[in-house]
Amino acid sequence: VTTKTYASRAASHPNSTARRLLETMERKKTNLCVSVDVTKSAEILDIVRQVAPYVCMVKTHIDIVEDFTIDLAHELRRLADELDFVIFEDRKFADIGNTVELQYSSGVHKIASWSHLTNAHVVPGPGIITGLGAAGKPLGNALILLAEMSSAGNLASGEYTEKAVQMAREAGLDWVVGFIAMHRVDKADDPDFLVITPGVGLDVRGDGRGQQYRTPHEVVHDSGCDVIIVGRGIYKNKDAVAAEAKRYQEAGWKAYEERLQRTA
Ligand code: UP6
Repeated sequence: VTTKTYASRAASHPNSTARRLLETMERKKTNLCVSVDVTKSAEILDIVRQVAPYVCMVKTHIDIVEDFTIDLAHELRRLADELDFVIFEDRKFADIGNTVELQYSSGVHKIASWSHLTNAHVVPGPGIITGLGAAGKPLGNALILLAEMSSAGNLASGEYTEKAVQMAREAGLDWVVGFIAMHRVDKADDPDFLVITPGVGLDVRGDGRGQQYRTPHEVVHDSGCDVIIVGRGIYKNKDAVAAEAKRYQEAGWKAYEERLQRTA
């Protein structure tokens, strides 16, 4: 899939959220997902409005929001349609199927009702995929699995990563559409999985707390990943949010175009 355009991949994708994401990427010429890891609703919405022209996706950690009400989720969903992006709640579910189904559909956050995409660890085994699917599949949502992580010393490597990919193959592309991973963990003859990659920064290589950053070029061109996730690199300077989003959008898109050329 690294030789194919986002547009051609969108055309044949069986999952409506993945299709929407790939179409948005092509239309807005961006593989940038901004991670809005701030704790006040107004600040989240402010950053989202500023970065919206440059992103295909907005990633949330809804459980860090101090003044959460469901209105925030509804407003994000409205903005997703108005400003043309996909919502990814980075919940990293990690329990048995019955519990994650409830965590995903219920509680105060009701994630399944407003987040197009979410993710899960594979530690519990395939029951986590079917549990989440019971709530998310009928809504046209999508799931990605954590096959690798960006943080130093993490345990998601080798056989663990391979088993995550195998679980995705068995689940079917109409629900599990890809991975959080640092490189192309899938094989050439696999279904059209998305590789979505955090740990991206242009200015620093780490955060002093285990995070490890690579550049958009390293991630998209060298490692063949599809979407770059950038958090603090974009919102840490409050006066440069839109400018930084534009900078990452341009770097990510250039790396994608160079990748297509290399393989043409
Ligand atoms: N994230 C990682 N690494 C992973 C998985 N997820 O950094 O392996 C998430 C973090 C954070 C974002 O939870 O929301 O991606 C990265 O933010 P940053 O760019 O500010 O480091």
